[in-house]
Amino acid sequence: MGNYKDVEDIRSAFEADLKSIDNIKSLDEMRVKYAGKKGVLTLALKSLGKLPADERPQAGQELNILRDEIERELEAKKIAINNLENERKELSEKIDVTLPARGRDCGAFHPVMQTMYEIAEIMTGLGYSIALGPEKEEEFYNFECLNIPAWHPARDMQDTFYFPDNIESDNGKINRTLLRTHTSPVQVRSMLKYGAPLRVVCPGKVYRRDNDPTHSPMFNQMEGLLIDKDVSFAVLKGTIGEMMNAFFGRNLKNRFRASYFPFTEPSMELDIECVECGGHDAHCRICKGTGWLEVAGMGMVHPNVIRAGGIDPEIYNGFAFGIGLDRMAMLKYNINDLRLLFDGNVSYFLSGRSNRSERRAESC
Ligand code: 2NM
Repeated sequence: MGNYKDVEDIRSAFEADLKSIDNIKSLDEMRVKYAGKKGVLTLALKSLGKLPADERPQAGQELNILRDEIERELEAKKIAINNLENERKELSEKIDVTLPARGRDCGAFHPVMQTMYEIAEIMTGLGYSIALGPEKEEEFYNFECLNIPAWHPARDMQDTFYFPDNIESDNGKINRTLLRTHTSPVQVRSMLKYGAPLRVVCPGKVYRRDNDPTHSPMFNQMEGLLIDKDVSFAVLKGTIGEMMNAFFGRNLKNRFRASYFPFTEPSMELDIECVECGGHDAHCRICKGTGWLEVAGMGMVHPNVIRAGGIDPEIYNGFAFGIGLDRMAMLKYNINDLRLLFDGNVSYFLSGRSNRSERRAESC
């Protein structure tokens, strides 16, 4: 095309420049260089006047054709560069679906809460309801109703956390407030609310002024209460024995020893065969060689307590029991130090050595 020498020079310079362009910024600079107001084409058009008159029309036409060409090619290059950049971007952002998945951290219940749910499940299976109550209690519900008189050692400042405030209780008396020392007050409240017959378990946190290697000032309890007509101690023995068997996943020997609690008469304590050694290791660190583990206190509910619950003890009787959930969790999950239950470091429980019943890794 064209004979006009400048036009050919401009065209070949443009083609050479264009080849080396690979991004939008350089392309824009090129557009300014060739098609801009002070660009090569504009200058060439302006310099047409210096040509002899007979060459001007031809040269002008060729320059106009070249300008159109250059504009088309710049536009085409722009599209090409955009496509290339999109492609590059796609490649760099591409998801590699063949990569292995990242591991997922998963949560678990605290062993004591796990234990609480397991026992609650067993008890609801036996027809018990679950009742909850306040952790800040009144002296009346925590002690008076439970046949624990004012002179009882458990009421000493030594054993109980008292609040500085006194409140007027439901019975119209001024009452001291405290952190409940057991969940029995929830059972009294249940008797007052639901009446007889009644089957409830009351799990929850309780507080005592203790702090040594085997006692924490806060621990977890589950107490059970059954009120009906002609309830026998045999029903209590069967209930609590089966509860222990269900919890540990096998039949365990047990024995009931006479004991004392102010709120039950008669009172007993339950020992089960040692879940660690079964009584076959004279040096067992769990049962200290006795072959037995103390796991629960219980008894037939004292008539005074039934009366305090608004139920006539001449018509109804019943039994109650209490178990320490922290100790149960330690026995089942093979936790040898109470402090581990209150420590935020969970690595011990993730080690896979903790389930005594099943002796297998507790993986999620
Ligand atoms: C125990 C031992 C014996 C008990 C008594 C009551 C209530 F409220 F019904 F009187 N609840 N729990 C009880 C009896 C608790 O814990 C070692």
